[in-house]
Amino acid sequence: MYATAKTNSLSLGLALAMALVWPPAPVVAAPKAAIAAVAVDGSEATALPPGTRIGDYVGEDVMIPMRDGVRLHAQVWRPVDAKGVLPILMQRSPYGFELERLKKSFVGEYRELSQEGFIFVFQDIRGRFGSEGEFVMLRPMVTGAAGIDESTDTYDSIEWLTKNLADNNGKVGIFGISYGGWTSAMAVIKPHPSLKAVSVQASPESMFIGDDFHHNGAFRLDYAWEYSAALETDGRTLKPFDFGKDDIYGWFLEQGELAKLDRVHIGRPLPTWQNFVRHPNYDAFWREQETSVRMPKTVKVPNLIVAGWWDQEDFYGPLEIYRNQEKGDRHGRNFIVIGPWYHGGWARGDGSHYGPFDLGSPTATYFRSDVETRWFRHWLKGEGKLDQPEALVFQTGGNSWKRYRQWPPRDGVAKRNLYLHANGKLSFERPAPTESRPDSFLSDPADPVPYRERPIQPFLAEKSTWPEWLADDQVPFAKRKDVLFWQTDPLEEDVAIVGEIAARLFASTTGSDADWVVKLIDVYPSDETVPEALRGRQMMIANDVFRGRFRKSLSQPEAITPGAVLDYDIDLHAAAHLFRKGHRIAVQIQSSWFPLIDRNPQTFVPNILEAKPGDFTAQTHAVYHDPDRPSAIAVSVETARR
Ligand code: PG9
Repeated sequence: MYATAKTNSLSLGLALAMALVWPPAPVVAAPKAAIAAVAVDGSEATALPPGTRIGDYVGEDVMIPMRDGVRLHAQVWRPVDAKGVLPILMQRSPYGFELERLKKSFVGEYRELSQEGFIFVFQDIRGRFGSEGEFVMLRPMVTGAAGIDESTDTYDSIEWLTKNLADNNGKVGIFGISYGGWTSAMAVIKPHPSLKAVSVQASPESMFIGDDFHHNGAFRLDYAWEYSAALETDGRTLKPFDFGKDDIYGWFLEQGELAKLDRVHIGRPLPTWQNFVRHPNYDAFWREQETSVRMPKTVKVPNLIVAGWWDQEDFYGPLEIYRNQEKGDRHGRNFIVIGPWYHGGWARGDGSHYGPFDLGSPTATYFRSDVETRWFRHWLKGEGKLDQPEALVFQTGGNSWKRYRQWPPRDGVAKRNLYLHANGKLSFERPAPTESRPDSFLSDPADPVPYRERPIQPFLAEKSTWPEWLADDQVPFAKRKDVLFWQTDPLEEDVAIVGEIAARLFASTTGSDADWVVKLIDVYPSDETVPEALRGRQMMIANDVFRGRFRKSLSQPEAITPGAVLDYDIDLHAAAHLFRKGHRIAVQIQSSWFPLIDRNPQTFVPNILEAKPGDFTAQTHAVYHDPDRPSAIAVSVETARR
């Protein structure tokens, strides 16, 4: 029933690859020649020795020429006993495809696909590991004289692969998670005619609005720092930053002006970090980077978009990419799967648990065998009926897969508000006039609310539990004075919500800027109706942060008038969750989440990354819940049991 915390770290690609440290790869002479040796930590490594095998697959290195003369390294793995021609299944990543890691992937992430029989191609993107050229984070669309981007690199690679790989059937599929999901999305921009299907999995959409680096303009401090440092400190490496401390909460709290963090600790500016400093608001830099802004308006290449309900990195991305692509899906080629997973969790293990929560079935194995493998078998081999609903969605709490004709579903649901009340009550009834006193708390930047219980490990720590932090029990936070808490009475019957969730807050601050963090929670009963480990537990179902200065515009922040009661609309994204009879629904509101999110100085400064220690001031924040200012969480409740 109760699963122990996983010891995996970070997202799939990056986590597994981060142990490697690769200096720039020497240039290799000819296409199709094996890649020259590259060194790991100064030691001799590692083009694949001829005939290298993983199970029934044999691998070789190739160097593929791009239109500007730069060559990209890839590994080609084909089944030893393949008869006839096979399709090519490709991944493009900045994290490297190291052999020991691939061996694990062939019995994990690629097990079901490899049993089906594809030619796998694993490619290092420009400037990473064995590939020539320069790495640029989320490379902009065709720029510079060379006229290249990730889309043209994919096109050129497919052109070369279909012409040069023996016994390929001329059909190519691309899939990948996170950065690899993003490169899969880039593949459809000007798709090569041989590209027949993609699966864009956990791709970021907007690094300012909802994915890895910011949420609603609030800066994802620890992730942004560790990620930039890992990718940009030593050229082509993935070396975790050494905090020299077990508790990064304390480390970040001691830092001065964040803008200078790279110079102070790494000795030089990091390109990505300096972009954060230069672009504190939602400007053209962020807008032009957005994934679905780049993707074609009409969906041509069938796309199986995959998201995890508890994706700690890119949850906004896949939902938003699906929503945007759906507008131009005239031929029914845009699909979504949302499962009970952390970032990339569908590619790890059997997916029968998330943190301590038993999911009732092996959800990841099911996805890989019955969804993903069927998808590529259908499009690349022309075999098997595609029995793919528009939206395949796992209902958490109820532990079952649901098939919807549209996402979010509009049939069989009713929009309802969960209102905040006096005395910590939460209910579907509007507040009464007697409830006019707001709830308030002192928000002190010297003592921000930790996002998980301390000590907080680096997310790239060797045994990091970061992938499952959203499963953390929220009880300890509800006990803090600077976290407001409301809950319903125990539910008299099951309440199933499905689709979008949004908070409408009426709130004030004595300062001139403030963050608002809202969490929607399932509170387990404290009795023997639930397993001991879950008794009284508070499980987060939806959450997000909103930076007050962006209330009117993400592009033009404004100071908040001290004392003014203002309304805030906060997107809490979506859920498909069954709150069971006897459980309670709860809401927590706080104004810091450290160091997941950087601290708001609470006095308006033009650029928070340049705020000086003296700019940070303690302020009193208040949340209102009276008939004129009814703060609430809007959910869609299922009216008919499916
Ligand atoms: N979430 C990671 C990422 C994707 C794209 C850009 C930056 C970070 C990842 O897991 O790859």
